[in-house]
Amino acid sequence: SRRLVLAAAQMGPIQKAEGRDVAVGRMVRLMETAHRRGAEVVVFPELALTTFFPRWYHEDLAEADHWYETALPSNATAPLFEAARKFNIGFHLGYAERTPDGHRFNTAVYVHPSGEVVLKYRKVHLPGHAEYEPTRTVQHLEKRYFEVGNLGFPVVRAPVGETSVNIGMMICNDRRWPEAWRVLGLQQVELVMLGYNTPSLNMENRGFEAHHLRVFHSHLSIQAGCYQNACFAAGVAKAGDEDGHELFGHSIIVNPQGEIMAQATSWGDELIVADCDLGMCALGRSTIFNFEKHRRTEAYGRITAQ
Ligand code: CDT
Repeated sequence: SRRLVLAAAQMGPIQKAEGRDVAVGRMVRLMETAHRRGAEVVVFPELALTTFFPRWYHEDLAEADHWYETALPSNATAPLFEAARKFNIGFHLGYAERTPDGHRFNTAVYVHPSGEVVLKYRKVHLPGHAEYEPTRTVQHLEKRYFEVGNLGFPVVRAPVGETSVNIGMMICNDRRWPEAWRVLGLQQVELVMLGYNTPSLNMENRGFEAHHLRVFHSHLSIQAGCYQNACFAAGVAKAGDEDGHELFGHSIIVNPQGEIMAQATSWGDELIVADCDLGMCALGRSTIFNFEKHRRTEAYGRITAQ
């Protein structure tokens, strides 16, 4: 059978004043732990190299340039690539990307142990707002700092560990959209790598989203996505208190039955590992979610209508 030892590397908070070197040092230690625990791939969170900077307003976008990567690897990120080679472990990294022609994206890549970038994804569902909102106690400026991703939801069959796996990606808010899961599912995705930074406090809850439902909604979305598309997912958080703003953690690894195989229990750097039998993806795919047999696309027109 095709098996994969999958690690999700939750990261504790990164403060605004902390440099890339602090985060990268912690990530290398997590990769070493992953290696010791037999993992073949390690998944890091969204925007893993810095604090969740979209909470900080810069009037002039150029003032925000220091939050972005312009090359991968760079001097700052080279230790991740070295660790991948040394420990023979692939890794998924979320980071802010600024392209040579000045476009800004919330991006994730999967890097093979050799250092080759095998898959790149740019976040499609950008939550929040583009302008400073004085009534908010904390800003969520993803629509200011990023353009909508222009790569779609690609899936590639890539060497991961001892086997080849159909891998796809989502970033944070994407996980709440069944359309995103289905587009990956239609490409026979077997493993979804998904990083997130989710505040414990929903500024817009209007009294209806009780505090304890925040994690529930995150898990509900990932578990349903895996079940309905017969795939595994690593949902990996940044957690804890970043400059007084709490991110809720609760990273999970989920199987195609929608079950949580492993869950982080701290709000710090924490590695969770699961031994995934990729053969499990075949059940849903060949029975209840055999898309070719049972989907009724003639009834779904509204999904893609503008
Ligand atoms: N990073 C990210 O996408 N976070 C969102 C919170 C949005 S609140 C404006 C999420 O869906 O988890």
